[in-house]
Amino acid sequence: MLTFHSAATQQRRARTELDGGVLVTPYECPERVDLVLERVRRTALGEVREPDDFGLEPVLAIHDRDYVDFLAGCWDEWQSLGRQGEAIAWIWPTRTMPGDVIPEHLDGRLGHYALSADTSICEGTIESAQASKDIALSAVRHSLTTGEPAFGLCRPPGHHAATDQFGGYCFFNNAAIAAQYALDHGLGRVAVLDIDFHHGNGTQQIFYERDDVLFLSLHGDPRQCFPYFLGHAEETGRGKGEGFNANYPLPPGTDFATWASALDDALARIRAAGCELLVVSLGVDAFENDPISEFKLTSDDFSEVGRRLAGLGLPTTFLLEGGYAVEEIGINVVNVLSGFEAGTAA
Ligand code: OKP
Ligand code: ZN
Repeated sequence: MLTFHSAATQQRRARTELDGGVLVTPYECPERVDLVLERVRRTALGEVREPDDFGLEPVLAIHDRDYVDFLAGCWDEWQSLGRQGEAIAWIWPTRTMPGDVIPEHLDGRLGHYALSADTSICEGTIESAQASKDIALSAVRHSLTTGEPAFGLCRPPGHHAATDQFGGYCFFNNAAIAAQYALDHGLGRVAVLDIDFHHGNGTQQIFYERDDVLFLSLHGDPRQCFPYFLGHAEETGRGKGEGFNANYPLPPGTDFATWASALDDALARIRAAGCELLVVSLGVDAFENDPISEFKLTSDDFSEVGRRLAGLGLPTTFLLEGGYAVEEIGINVVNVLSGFEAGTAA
């Protein structure tokens, strides 16, 4: 399987994440890319290629222009205010102050465009986000033109990013951008299957009223887990999108047996919907030793996940999302990809 990778994904080296009331070194760190790449090479998964530059057009097919402009200018604006640390949102529109007027001051605009306070904007952030979407686009184009699977070693991740909001370590929604690219190049329906521990709220929001993207997510129940405010089983789509959104919220402590039966249900729905391409939001934070997540999948379980995905027989594009057990991230990601290849050969 081809891997798409760019060193530019490591330009973002954030120093601060608000975690339990203190600022810590972010879980979503550039070393994640090194370790996945090392494992791809060590297991001889296949060739590693640089992405092409697709420009902003495919980004603007998903995200609002003012949001993209905000992300592109935020770090320079922040510095011109003479701020010491990284740009972190700290006030939001709320139920009691809906905020219909977008503020002019950068602190207000940060609250408008952020959905959580865990994610700073720092030097290199927009550059890494651009590299990440180019990786996703290069990978999906490869799957489209050859029918072969591809792996996009995306960083930062994307599935929490909504049409005009960043957060949960995400800025551009790589999976949504890739799915839209496939639709814009002739496909009628695409499935986005999100197996990251956290609900893919951004991807859900982007496609919620559409029937050309079937979005399915297995995740920690939002009653207990980030992002807390979306991802319930009752959210099934709206308008012509009704029936094209499927959430599988699972309790903290869920093991592979329970998780895999939700996966099998999701795979049956993908089959029934007549999807022509599968985009996998491949987070491996469902791993038992993940420091910020609460499922119990083992490294061997990830191989079985790959085998089951191969059973669909669809052109498949894997895009990296989360996974914060840094020591094992390469093993877990490549186990999914190798399991997929084994399942395809079988
Ligand atoms: C991103 B992805 C406390 C944790 C806050 C929430 C998790 C973001 C996960 N500092 N971050 O879905 O793996
Ligand atoms: Zn996650």
